[in-house]
Amino acid sequence: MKLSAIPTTVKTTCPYCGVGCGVDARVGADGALSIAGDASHPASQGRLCVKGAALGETGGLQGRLLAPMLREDGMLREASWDEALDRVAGGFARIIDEHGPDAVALYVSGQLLTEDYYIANKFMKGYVGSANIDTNSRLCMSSAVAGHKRAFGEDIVPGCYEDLELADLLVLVGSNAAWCHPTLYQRIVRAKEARPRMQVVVVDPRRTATCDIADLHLPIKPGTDVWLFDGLLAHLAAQQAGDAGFVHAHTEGLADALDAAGKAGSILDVARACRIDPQLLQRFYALFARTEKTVTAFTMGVNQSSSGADKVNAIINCHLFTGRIGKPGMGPFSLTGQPNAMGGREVGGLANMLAAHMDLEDADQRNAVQAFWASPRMADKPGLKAVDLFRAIEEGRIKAVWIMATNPLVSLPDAEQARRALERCELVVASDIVLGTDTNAAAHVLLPALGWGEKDGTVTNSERCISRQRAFLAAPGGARADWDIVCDVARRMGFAGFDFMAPHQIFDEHARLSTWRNGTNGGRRRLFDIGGLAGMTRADYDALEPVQWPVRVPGGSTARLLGDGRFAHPDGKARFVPTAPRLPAHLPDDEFPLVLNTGRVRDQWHTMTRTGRAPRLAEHVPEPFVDLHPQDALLCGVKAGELARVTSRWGAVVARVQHGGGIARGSAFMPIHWSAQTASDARVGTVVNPAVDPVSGEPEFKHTPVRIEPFGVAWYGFILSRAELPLREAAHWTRIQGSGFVRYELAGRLPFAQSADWTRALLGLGEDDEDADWIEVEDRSGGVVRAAHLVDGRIQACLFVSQRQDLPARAWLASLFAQEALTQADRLALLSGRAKAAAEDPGPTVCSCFGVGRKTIGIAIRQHGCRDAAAVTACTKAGGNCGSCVPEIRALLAEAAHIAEV
Ligand SMILES: Nc1nc2c(c(=O)[nH]1)N[C@H]1C(S)=C(S)[C@@H](COP(=O)(O)OP(=O)(O)OC[C@H]3O[C@@H](n4cnc5c(=O)[nH]c(N)nc54)[C@H](O)[C@@H]3O)O[C@H]1N2
Ligand SMILES: Nc1nc2c(c(=O)[nH]1)N[C@H]1C(S)=C(S)[C@@H](COP(=O)(O)OP(=O)(O)OC[C@H]3O[C@@H](n4cnc5c(=O)[nH]c(N)nc54)[C@H](O)[C@@H]3O)O[C@H]1N2
Ligand code: SF4
Ligand SMILES: [Mo]
Repeated sequence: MKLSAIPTTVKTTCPYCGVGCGVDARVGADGALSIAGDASHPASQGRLCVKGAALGETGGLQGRLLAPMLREDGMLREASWDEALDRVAGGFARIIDEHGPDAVALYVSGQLLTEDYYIANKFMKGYVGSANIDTNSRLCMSSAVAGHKRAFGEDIVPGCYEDLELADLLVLVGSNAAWCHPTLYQRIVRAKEARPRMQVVVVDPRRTATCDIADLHLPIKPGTDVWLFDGLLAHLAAQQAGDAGFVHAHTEGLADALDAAGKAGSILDVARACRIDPQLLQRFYALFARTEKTVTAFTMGVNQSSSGADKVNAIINCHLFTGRIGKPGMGPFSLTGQPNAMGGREVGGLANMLAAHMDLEDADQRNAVQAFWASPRMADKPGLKAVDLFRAIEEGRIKAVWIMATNPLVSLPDAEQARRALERCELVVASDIVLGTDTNAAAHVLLPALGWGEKDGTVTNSERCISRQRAFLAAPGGARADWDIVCDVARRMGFAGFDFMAPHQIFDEHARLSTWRNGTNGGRRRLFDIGGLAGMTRADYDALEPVQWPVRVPGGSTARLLGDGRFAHPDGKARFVPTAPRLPAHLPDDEFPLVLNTGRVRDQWHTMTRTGRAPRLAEHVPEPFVDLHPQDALLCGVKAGELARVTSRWGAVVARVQHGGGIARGSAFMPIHWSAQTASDARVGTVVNPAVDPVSGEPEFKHTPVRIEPFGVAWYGFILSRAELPLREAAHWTRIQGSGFVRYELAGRLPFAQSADWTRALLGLGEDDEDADWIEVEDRSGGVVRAAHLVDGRIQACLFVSQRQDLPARAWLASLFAQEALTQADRLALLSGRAKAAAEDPGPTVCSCFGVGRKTIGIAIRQHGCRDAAAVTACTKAGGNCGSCVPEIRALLAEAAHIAEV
């Protein structure tokens, strides 16, 4: 790929998680891109996790969507921007004309920049006149938003990252920060090292990598967090451990909340409901009661639940009761997932919000926004939330949808429903940066968007810090910025108010709207106020340093909010919210006896359209898995290393069985990252139930009753191939990107002895392909086939198939693809399926930064006598860069110590 050679280093922000790390991106004169942490960025202080560090490897143009495309008679063809945008504008206009504004919808994303998001929201709510714009943040942050609004009167995150370092007690609830917010987790690790009396409690049904620093792990029964925090509130009240003065002066509703909390019962009742050892529970309650500086940070284990909003409020209730909010080292802290989850909320990108933290259901505020926009219309009722929106599409009530920067056919619950919906929809438009996604495959119009490094704008991280994403690459092909595409469609629909030339102009309008009638004319005083950033020129905007809102005056920045006890409800008081505990929407039964929990792995980002391109990120978890307790596996008749089918009332997937995820009996865990592009049948969303929280509309992604059973196959195999393969012979396949090859893991139903040219067919080789470079060992009776295809001595593909679980290690085979020609020894090794020397097989990757495998670390521990993680790092480099693998290294050390003791 040719990059525009801007010779300086550009400061920008990582496009992945909500930590919002600063990145120094440098394009060398040769076009090579190098990525480093930005030491001056307050969120990350120079650190990057392995996903951020690998950004330079995910930018290539292969697979990019570079021109608009139209699907006609089932075939995609390139189109001009004019033709494509006329199709979108014309289609939307016609449907609005015939069926009204609520017959169209936008489904957008927390991965849009604030400027894109602002425009999309303005377009729908102010010009189309419908609030049918929802976002994948519905699947992510909407329970936190609802909880904040109920308690504080506004969607406010009171604290900042420093609070997690200053806390004497940090409670992480439903958060695997070690893998999902790695650099923030590293800050916590360092804070705890510096101040060992700091206590960390992790509340998670799984013993995750995050538990590595936990003084106490509460392996809570999935879905029961409200019991835990109701019990805590009751305990704090019984111990008179609250701040009565704060409660009296600054809150309302304690009596009702205590009433509801009482429904959780005694400590023993709570322990039983949450399936937590009563002594551990008591330890946690006592710790919370006596530790003033307490932060409770929470993520998807809390939000993604049919009682998600109540989980959030049950947590906040405990902080209100103790007056621990918005002060250094204290407060509830919602960690955001996507890079701009917060920015999307600021511009009102959810179907039940307006812009600038104004309320859609408040006529004065609606009028205020309409007056500011001078817009012809204004949505006057909340639009449909994501799950309902896709139902409405399937039912034909919504006839056109424009999907931007999200992949709902993978990420929505009941993902087959989402597919049916798009199949029935008259007009499906998708804006993306890559061509091959499950959602694009169902779209009629594809619009190529600029991606990270190519686009300019702002994002807001979990601690309200607004940072610039800056362009340092030329726009590839015909790709255009998302805001620019929406503005063009709006203009084609005859809407004024979209004549922006550059993102700083949009940001300026957004900043001015935040001060518009804010606290004046009897208007509610909104804490979201970035008036101090209004009026920036392009140069000011380009030079903008990270800043935490509110920014009321130029140069201002606000680390903490609400510490003064003044909340955003009209009376200035916070609300306790009664949260009577209730069970998840769907409970296990005889037919579906296990609860499926879904989430993330360390090195992949969502549907892998970007991280899936970096070989360095592929090896840590190379294929989809289902992790469950060994005894449950036994009951289900499945074995570690073999394939299993996971079935719910909604769908089924296939994945490799594994143990070791620290899961209690009764549940299973699967990663969310695989799609129809990367596996034959591992799109986990098809299994997930579509129940949502009644307040927030957030889906219950972490609790679906399933059945797990063997996926019987006749053989297992894998292929490493320079070329992509069709794989028609396999009953199951998954793929990852290696360095110079694609790696397929396969399994088949038909015994392979039945077809003669079977091996060659699997590798996509026809009859007339050159035979000379074909090496093969077959032992069909022994159930083994090994084959390799070479051209001019260079390996093109190799295939290993076996009826047993005895396939050779992939890592040393992968190294053959870097060689210009294979030696005789290599050929022999290929045929025997064994590395030339044991040391050549590093084992499964632990450290992705330096490519260090489990076996290499094992040798460091056993043969070189490494006793702690630092020694392993000194010996192997593993853990020496981003540190995300340190919990895994420590687990290997503990395992070795345990074996040594036995
Ligand atoms: N590597 C990586 N990092 C990411 C992302 C990614 O795709 N990959 N995505 C980003 C995004 S958008 C998000 S939203 C965040 C998500 O960040 P996290 O929320 O930390 O990640 P998850 O793996 O979704 O789930 C967190 C934990 O919730 C636990 N859990 C499940 N059920 C319950 C329950 O009932 N109670 C409690 N207390 N815990 C429960 C799960 O076992 C899991 O370990 O990560 C962000 N960071
Ligand atoms: N089972 C289960 N499902 C889940 C979750 C779970 O825990 N369990 N978590 C949910 C959560 S928290 C989230 S956030 C979602 C995430 O789910 P999605 O948003 O569906 O996942 P992504 O792969 O991040 O999709 C982003 C898409 O935008 C494209 N893209 C990247 N940059 C740009 C850009 O600049 N412009 C445009 N137009 N496109 C771009 C990418 O190529 C990709 O196709 O998944 C949700 N689904
Ligand atoms: S922690 Fe990793 S993924 Fe998150 S912003 Fe930082 S570098 Fe990016
Ligand atoms: Mo998310």
